[in-house]
Amino acid sequence: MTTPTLITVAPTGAESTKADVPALPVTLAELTATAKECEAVGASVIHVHIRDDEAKPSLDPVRLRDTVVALRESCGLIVQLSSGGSVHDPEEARLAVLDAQPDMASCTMGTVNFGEDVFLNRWEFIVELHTRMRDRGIVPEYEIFDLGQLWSLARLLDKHGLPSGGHVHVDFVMGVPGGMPGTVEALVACKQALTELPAGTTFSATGIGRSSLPVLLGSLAAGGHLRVGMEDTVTYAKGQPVEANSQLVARASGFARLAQRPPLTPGQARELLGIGV
Ligand code: KMH
Ligand code: ZN
Repeated sequence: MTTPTLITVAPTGAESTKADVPALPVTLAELTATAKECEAVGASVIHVHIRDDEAKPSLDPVRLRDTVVALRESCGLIVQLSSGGSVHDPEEARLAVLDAQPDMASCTMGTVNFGEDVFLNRWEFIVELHTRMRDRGIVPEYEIFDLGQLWSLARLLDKHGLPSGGHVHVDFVMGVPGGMPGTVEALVACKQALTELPAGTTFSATGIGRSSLPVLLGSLAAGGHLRVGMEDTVTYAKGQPVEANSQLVARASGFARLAQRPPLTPGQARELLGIGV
């Protein structure tokens, strides 16, 4: 049986800059236009980081609310807000992201070195995020930067229960300097560790930078789902900046179709992820 492919677009992130990739969407108008274009070529989820007027990463609560509303008005994508923010964001601001009432939010399963920085995710913070999401009917995407974080997730679910909707979905974020590498071997190790998690757990994978394509192809072959976007990849090919997020989504959709695993619609993705149940 072939499983259709959930394609998440992560169009902006907190680390990429206009200098790296001039087409980075940083305003609300750019973000909503990007969302529509990506939905048209096969995305079903949008993982959102927002920027301020100077294009710096922001967790401003009013902007976050406005962003959720504007995305809902302009496209059918599932709106997933990042609770990871940037490595400089305090825990309270990251928890307050949930006040914008997105469909989904990310929940990173542990602390990881992040280039020269540290992406801090204390256990108590993770528990609070998971619990608040369940209380508010927000479906988590558990972000996995290293293999052991899957055992942390197993412990979280064992001690604190299943998320809203009852379905568990994880995203392997591979190739961050300080986390697991963006290799097929690491992907297979992560997939094998899913036996520790509830039956039916689904996964997507994204490779940072040059690991983007190997991780994409590996995930498709392994029955996983895909995440692409300028948050993770600023070049389409060597020396060629990404021109639009939809270019990356279109390429992912093309590979998914070739693999006989066509993209899921947002409605089908909602069913898969247990959103609105
Ligand atoms: N910007 C990274 C520090 C997430 O969105 O939840 C964290 C990140 C993960 O991007
Ligand atoms: Zn993110």
